[in-house]
Amino acid sequence: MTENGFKIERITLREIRLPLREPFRISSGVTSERRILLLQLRDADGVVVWSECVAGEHPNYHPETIDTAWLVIREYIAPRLLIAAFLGPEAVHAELAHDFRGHNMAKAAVEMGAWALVAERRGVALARLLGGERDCIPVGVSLGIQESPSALVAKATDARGRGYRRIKLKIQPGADVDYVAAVRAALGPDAVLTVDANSAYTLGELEVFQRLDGLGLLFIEQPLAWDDLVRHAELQRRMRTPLCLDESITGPDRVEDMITLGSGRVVNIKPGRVGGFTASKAIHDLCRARGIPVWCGGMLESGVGRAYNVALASLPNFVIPGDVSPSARYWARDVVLPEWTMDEQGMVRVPVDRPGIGVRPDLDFIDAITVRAETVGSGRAG
Ligand code: OSB
Ligand code: MG
Repeated sequence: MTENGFKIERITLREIRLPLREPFRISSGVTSERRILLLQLRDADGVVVWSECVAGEHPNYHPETIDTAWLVIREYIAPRLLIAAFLGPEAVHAELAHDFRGHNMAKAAVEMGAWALVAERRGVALARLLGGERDCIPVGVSLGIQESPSALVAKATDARGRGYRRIKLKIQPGADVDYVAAVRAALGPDAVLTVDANSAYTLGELEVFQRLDGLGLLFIEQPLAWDDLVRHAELQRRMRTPLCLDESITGPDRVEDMITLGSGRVVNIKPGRVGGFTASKAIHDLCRARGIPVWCGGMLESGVGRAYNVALASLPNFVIPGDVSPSARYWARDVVLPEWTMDEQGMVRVPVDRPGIGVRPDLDFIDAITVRAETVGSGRAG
């Protein structure tokens, strides 16, 4: 292959099962065990990289699921990529953008893998290839909905003790103001707190938001419908606390809409949700130019997906701590070596001194928890 170009020769899809240490409840559902789609991309020179598709088991957060992503990668993405050589990962993004709507999480898994492939080929850290400048990134934790305010206070107190720099509380109708007020009272006025409703409310519940508005939150994440911008603008006009959009931001155009309409003042970037790193960088740059802070969201990724989030969060406008908790928060054993760790100051180190994603997949463990695998393109599986 040429110095700069690359050709993806085969894509291997694998489903692994990874039980969470404890169930994670959001307003639209609970996850106890993750079904995770891992990809291996192999180029014509034999370079292999791993990536992760963040689609969940059910379409309760986003329309895609692990099963739709598997189908879409095999039937629509692989055939476009396996026949062509690409000059860079942006060209992969362009190839997956034209005449091919939606399926951002399926596209992102492959496009982000292409970024790692180029980083690996050049012998540079993925974070540096992306333009990341930081060597460590601040970490926040996302706490699932608990049985009672006191159970949530216990979790939040533990999280603060571990050094997390921002604590996000999942909320839903019936588990909102009292829960958040209890945590605020226990942790004091200086604790950096946010809430995330995952679209559980409507404008008819304005009173809840008026009460949350007095609790000193850094922002309120995605209170209204997953595809809404207009009603979020109406709600933002009635509140002092900034709104942060997650589900509603599916690409750079939606950020422009958000700014134009006034639907929010903070953006959660999950590279899977926006179709990969090319789009994530575009959103990052647009927000930076417009004075909008961004932060990196999480999707309960394994250590493979986490590597990509850590690399992305090293870009300069990721000024709010990201949902990039260490491996041990999620898993008894992660699928990468070394596992991701966080120091007492709530920082995760970006592996800038290692090429590519900076962690090694634990092949024996991954094999042991693989429930299905399929290879598209030339060569054998694996
Ligand atoms: O809204 O950020 C969300 C997990 C699944 C679906 C949606 C969300 C989340 C999280 C997880 O908050 C955060 C993490 O990975 O630590
Ligand atoms: Mg969210």
